[in-house]
Amino acid sequence: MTKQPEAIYLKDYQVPAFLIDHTELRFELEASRTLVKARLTMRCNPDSHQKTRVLELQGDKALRLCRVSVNDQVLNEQDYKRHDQGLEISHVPDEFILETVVEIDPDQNTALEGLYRSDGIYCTQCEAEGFRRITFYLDRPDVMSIFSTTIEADKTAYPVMLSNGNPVAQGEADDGRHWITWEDPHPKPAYLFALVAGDLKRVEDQYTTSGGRDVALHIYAANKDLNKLDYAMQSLKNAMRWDEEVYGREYDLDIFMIVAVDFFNMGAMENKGLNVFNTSCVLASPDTTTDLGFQRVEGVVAHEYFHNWSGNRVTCRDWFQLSLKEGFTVFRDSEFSADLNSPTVKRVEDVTVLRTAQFAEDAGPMAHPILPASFIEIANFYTMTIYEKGAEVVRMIHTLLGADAFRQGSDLYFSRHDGQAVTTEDFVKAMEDASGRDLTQFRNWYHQAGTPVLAVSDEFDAASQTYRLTVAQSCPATPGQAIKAAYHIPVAIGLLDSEGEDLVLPNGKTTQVLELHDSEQTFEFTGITEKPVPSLLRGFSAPVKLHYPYTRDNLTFLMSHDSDGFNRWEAAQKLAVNILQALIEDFQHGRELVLDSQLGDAFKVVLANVDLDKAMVAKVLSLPSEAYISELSDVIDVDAIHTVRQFVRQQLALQLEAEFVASYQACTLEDIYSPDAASIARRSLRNVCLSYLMETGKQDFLELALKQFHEANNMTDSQAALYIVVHSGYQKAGEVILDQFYQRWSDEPLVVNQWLSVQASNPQAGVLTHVEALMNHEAFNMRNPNKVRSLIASFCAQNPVNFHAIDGSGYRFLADQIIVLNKLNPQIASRLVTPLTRWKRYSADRQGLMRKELQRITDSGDLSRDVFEVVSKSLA
Ligand code: B3K
Ligand code: ZN
Repeated sequence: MTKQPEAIYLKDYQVPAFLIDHTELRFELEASRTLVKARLTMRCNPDSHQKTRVLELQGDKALRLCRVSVNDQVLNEQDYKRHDQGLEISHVPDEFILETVVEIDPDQNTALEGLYRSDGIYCTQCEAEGFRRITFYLDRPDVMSIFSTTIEADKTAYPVMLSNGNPVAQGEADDGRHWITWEDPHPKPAYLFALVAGDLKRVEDQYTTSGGRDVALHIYAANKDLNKLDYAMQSLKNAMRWDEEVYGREYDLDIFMIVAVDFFNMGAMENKGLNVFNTSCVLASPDTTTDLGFQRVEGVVAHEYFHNWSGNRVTCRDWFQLSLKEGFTVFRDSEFSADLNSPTVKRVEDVTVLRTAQFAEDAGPMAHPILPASFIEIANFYTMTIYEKGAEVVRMIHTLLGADAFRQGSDLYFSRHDGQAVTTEDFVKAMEDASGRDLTQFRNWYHQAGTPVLAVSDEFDAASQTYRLTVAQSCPATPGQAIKAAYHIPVAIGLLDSEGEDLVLPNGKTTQVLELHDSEQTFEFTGITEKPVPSLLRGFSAPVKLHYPYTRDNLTFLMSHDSDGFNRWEAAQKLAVNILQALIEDFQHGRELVLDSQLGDAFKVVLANVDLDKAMVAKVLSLPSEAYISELSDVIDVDAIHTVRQFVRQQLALQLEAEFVASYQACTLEDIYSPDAASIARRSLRNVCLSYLMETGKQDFLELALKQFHEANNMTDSQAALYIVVHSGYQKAGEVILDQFYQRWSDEPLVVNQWLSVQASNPQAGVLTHVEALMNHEAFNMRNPNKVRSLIASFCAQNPVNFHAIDGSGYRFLADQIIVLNKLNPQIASRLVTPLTRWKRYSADRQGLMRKELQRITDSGDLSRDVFEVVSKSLA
């Protein structure tokens, strides 16, 4: 039996015993037999206590070692040890040149980590530990080196050959081959290395930094996609300007390149000077891309660009520090998107994702602090917690310090640590040093997992004109952490009088940040003449669950009066949740479902208010998702949640039919598509109205949806119509337009992905059989992560009623796919396990079925570290 993978611990961190000053690489690219020659200028690390002179290099077991030499002396097999994880060379001198030649097979690399070739394009993915699949190396982020990379390949098949930095030489070679050398002057860890070679075309632009550096901007894609790169280019330039203005950060090379590839495990990768992107995060055109897609392109292009400072110039000491770069960079990109579009809409979107997916993760078997103490496979820790909760933690520092002190803190962090590999502690320390604030207790956010719960109560004493808010905090146990210390939590609040006006608070403003330190704390407000309605956690100032006994009347009052846009939406959500939960209980007790008119009345007011941002109206009208209601449930009753939510949607549709029709018509369409915030808002409100109207079951509205499908001049509207018709159960009409859609777009893989996902997420009965059939469709390819996500992940994560079918068929289907993918692409396989990890949240019958499938995955044998970690932790 193979050895079980073991965990590694943050507490065991040691500085590297050796350093690599220069890394010279030479790639001779050839199908199934690529040679990688590495020449490393190495020396002992003066800061290391380990003086054994044993050099341990990481290297995947698939590397075929052809030659190794130290200072030109070729080593014999007795001079080194080759084992599964690398190479051990004893007795190396203080300073030396290590040369290796290895052979790898990029065509067989279906894990898409290291160097792989897909669709005729060679490309790399090295974060976190992919470089060791390319050559033997000190593959850890605190070893930073200057890279020079030569690539040689066939000239016709690979006219474009790229790597980090600047091209410094190129020439012709024998047999129709050519070569090029790239040099990157900035020392970097191996995870930021990149190589791309293929028949790619590019669009070009130019950017002059505020300091006067002219930067060439190149975005590469397949020839047919060249017309879909303008939006990414504009987003890149916007991001470059924004980072100068908001963070004082300029770009530091003469060239910045982005390459779009179709086979990619995640969204994109911030390799120095050469970002590699999943096509889904860079290609955008009105015909083929939805508004959501445009926003994603803008956000991801900015995110990867921002990493140039938060990640590349200042990098992570070790992978436990991942949130140092990811949390901070997500915070940066979300502020960027907020600035360029609508801050309230962006906040609502971010919080929605956080509260459904991250809160669920925090309550599950994989819960971990944003600074984890251990892991088995780092690839499993690119999580909602590291990214989104990490961003919330940075946001709280921003809230506590204020924008100016935060900027001084980030300036200090960047200047103090430029060119270094550092820790989250270094980040917090810089914030403390620049602001003079004590963040000692705040650090608990880095070390403790779980979502804190705030229970808020209040009292009003008319005689002394005093209003008291009492906040009690607690945090549930998570794996390995039974007891939690109190957090330092910024709670932004406002108080509304009976007219809906904000009271002036002790800070002289209408919003004040209360700082919670104790497990229970009371905040007193004097000079208050009537009991106010509190507006709590404005802007969602902390990633917590907050409970306050709002009445439904309080919530409708806040919906129309709260001056905080986020909390107006939040009041609507709370009202809807309150109503849905009561109906779920009725359903479970076999009582007749009756929706009182309160929610509809509140929605009517919102729909009638022409001054409101239409995007916010659309958000308010959208009921909390089944996933969010699930997250709020003690025991998730999939069928009750689905039935009740559908019932409420239908009742609202009947009650507000006229208003939905009026709003649909009022949201007029432009002749020319534009992805600006106002146009996106109109389209999203229109499509929310249409989706309600379909719930009435009236033929007229089916016709309206079909008309929209056929006449739409953009993908947002045609895809929305497709989704609405298919999901509303008009099977015949749905089949016809699904077919037309596929015929029209079969040459556009990203559109076909949406086509797969609309079908996979369809809640109508019997969809699993259809999904299974689609697995054999020409459009599906198990080796392409985008296809797997669109079909398998959409079914398992976006289709709760079918995935959780009580006969266990959904679970069985998923386990079958995981067992196959475990061999092909462990990272993708491991991500797919997520829905099964949540088994404890369901009723006993489903628990048993889900556990059985987790067990079956374990028993299938030969699990990758990725899948092993998630499955074993889930069963523990
Ligand atoms: N840093 C990369 C993620 C790499 C994931 C490796 N499994 C993209 C990003 O967060 O910007
Ligand atoms: Zn990132």
